[in-house]
Amino acid sequence: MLTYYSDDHHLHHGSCELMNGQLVPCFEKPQRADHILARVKDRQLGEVRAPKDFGRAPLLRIHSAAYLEFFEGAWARWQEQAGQGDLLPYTWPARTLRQQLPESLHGQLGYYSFDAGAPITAGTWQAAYSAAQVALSAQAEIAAGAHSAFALCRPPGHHAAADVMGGYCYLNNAAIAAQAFLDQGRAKVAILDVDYHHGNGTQSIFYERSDVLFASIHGDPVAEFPFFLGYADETGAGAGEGCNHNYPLPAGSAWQEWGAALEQACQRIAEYGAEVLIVSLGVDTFKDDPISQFKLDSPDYLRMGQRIAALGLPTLFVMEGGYAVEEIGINAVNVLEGFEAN
Ligand code: Q9C
Ligand code: ZN
Repeated sequence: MLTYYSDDHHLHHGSCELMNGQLVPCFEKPQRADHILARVKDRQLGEVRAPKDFGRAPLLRIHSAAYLEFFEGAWARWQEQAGQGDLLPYTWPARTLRQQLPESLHGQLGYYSFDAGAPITAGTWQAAYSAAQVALSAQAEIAAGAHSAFALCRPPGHHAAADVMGGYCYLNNAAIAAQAFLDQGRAKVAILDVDYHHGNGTQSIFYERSDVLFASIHGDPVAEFPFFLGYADETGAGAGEGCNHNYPLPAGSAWQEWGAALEQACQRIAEYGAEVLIVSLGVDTFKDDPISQFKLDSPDYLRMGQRIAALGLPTLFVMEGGYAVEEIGINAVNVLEGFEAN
């Protein structure tokens, strides 16, 4: 399996995030992608290639022009104010407040985000832009006939919506790739999100559409980030009714429960008649993940890959979360090796 990867991810390195009332070092750090790349090479998964540049047009199919302009220009505006440290939002247009774009940098930052988990550093735009190009390059490989490809994206993307960043995500790499398939003539794309957290951004982007089926297995939002989306009764709306499937699971879930949910999600994908599959590949379901509550073990990721392969679909793997840095490479590449072994 070919891997696409860009060193530009090193340009993004947030300092701190809020956890339980404390500022702690960001869990989403450059070593994550470095470890995955090292494992891809160790296991000789296949060639590793740098992405091509497909420009801004495919990003604009998912994200608003105003959002992209804000994101690209935010760091320069912060520097003009002689800002110190990362750019982090602290006020959001929640209930009781007006949903309107203010003029100031921090007002706009709150408008275009849903949490304080997506710090903007000097190179964040470039890293996120290159991650989207990594996803598009791997997508092009499958469009050209490959049965599978791995987009080693960092930063991740599945929490990012059309004009909202958050949860370590800025540009929705999987959604951008899905739209590229559709724009190139495919009629039905399925996205299977196996990250520990609900892919709220991806769900919201495609919620009223029937050309993308979204299925997500994740920590129950009654108790887990992102809290405000990801419930089982969210089944799609309008033309998209029936094209959204959430499988929230309780803390402590291990392969027995998780694998049963995967079975259901795979059956939905098969019934839908998807021509191509995109896997939002988070491995924060691992038992030792520092911010998550599932109990998958490393061999379970081989099983995951095998079951996904049994769908028989051309499959694009797009890297999302996973914060147990020492094991992240083993777990992510196990999914890919399980897929290839099937
Ligand atoms: N500060 C992804 O896995 N914060 N995002 C958790 C700890 C948000 C996870 C609380 C977690 C976001 C791509
Ligand atoms: Zn996650």
